[in-house]
Amino acid sequence: MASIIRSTHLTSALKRSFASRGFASTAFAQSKELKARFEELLPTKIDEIKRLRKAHGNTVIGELLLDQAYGGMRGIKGLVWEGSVLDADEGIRFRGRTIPDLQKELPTAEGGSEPLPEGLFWLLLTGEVPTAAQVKDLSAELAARSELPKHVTDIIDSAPKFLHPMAQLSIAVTALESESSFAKAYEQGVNKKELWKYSYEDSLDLLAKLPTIASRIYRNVFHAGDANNIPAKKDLDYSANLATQLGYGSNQEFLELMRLYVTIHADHEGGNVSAHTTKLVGSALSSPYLSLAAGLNGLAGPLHGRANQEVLEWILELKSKLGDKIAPADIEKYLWDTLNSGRVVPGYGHAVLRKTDPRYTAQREFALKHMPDYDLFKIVSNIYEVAPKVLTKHGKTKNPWPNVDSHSGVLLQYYGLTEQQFYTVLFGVSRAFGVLPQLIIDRAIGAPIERPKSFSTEKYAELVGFKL
Ligand code: CMX
Repeated sequence: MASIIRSTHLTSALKRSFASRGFASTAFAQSKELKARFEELLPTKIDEIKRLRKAHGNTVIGELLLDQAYGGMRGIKGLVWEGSVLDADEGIRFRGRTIPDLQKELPTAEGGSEPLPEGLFWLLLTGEVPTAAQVKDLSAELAARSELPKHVTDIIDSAPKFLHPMAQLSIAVTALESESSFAKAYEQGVNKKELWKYSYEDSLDLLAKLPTIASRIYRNVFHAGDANNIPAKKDLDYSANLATQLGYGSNQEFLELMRLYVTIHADHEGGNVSAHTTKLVGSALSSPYLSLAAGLNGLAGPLHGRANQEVLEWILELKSKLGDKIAPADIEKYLWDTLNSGRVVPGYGHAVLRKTDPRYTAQREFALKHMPDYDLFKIVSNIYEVAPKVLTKHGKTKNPWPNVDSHSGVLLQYYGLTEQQFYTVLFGVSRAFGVLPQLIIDRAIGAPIERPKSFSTEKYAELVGFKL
């Protein structure tokens, strides 16, 4: 009882603290339908986990090979991630739903046919498909929270243009830590059972502010800071606001692309670098801002999210070398040149998938519908014909098929967003939709600080009875 009274009191204190700074004061007053639904479902979830652990806490769920310890922990079961599960052959399912299922089931914008990522966020957090009205409320709530505090705009504006946009994104998200209701609640001693509510508030604020941050970075770095201050509008959905703030709001097809893009890039199970890093850092009770910033730093790596930039650069280099007429034999040679120079073919291969990534297929279908004759799309399609054979012959990669990053860049190029150094930022905005629900869930179920075991090579040798 004492702690409930204490946390109610502190909630009011936090509200006042936000109100005094003016911009986030609406956060606690906005529609809480999603939060309320999550809270309703929570006792069942906690009970399920409790019963499962009580009955099977000591049941063996997998064996571990020495190679897995040295091989990037591939396939080791050891993470809990509620939103999505990745099957090597089928690809990703979000709460049991494939990408085509999402395209059928999630609410769309009026006149549009692509799913709204706000709906995916709802689905990932609750396991339930929201109504169109619930998503509309959520879109409006996010728009209402989109403004940035001055110190963050100052930090973004003072970043040198040569600093990679992903580094700028990470810095800006880190600087938003000043706004963290989670950090303040923790500091003021809120009961840990209540912390998920602050994680939720931070997550919504964070999602809301990401388009404002991303567009400010984009306009600063690539467009000399023009149109920096387009505020998000409550009557627009998230992706429409993102597109508008970037400066591409008048093209309805681009809005549809953003809806698809943000949805399919959001979540890909818990073990990928950006998702796992966010979860890991959050497990230390770092705020959602610091946790996501850490995940974004991982996404910025070329083997992960930055591959979307690398793919475009690689394709443009191919085009600049060979011009408009590129025969399959030219592509084959280009692939071998890349491989023989000791580099990876960007956009191909995957740590888990063993077939064409359904996120690639969804983008290919978008291209077939909207830009079938676009020359860069044709190049991507031609590479798809040749690369799997070459990679199979090369014999190293376990998966010669294309991943999500193989396709996304050319779609953006088609609509005029040609600055490929920015592409991973869009991936980062999207990834927040997937990782933040799990951060909220982790706090709600009281997930412990992560601490897997490590050994030295000497110790591993001893463990398997091998003399070094
Ligand atoms: N081109 C050339 N070689 C490749 C390759 C590719 N596309 N994909 C894998 N290989 C190589 C690996 O580098 C590895 O070589 P070594 O034995 O010399 O280390 C070997 O094949 C085995 O790798 P693997 O088990 O098939 O793949 P990993 O799980 O180790 O790595 C990934 C997965 C994605 C990093 C890798 O396929 C890759 O580097 N692809 C290109 C970069 C890329 O597209 N990344 C984006 C992935 C999606 C995302 O996270 O956004």
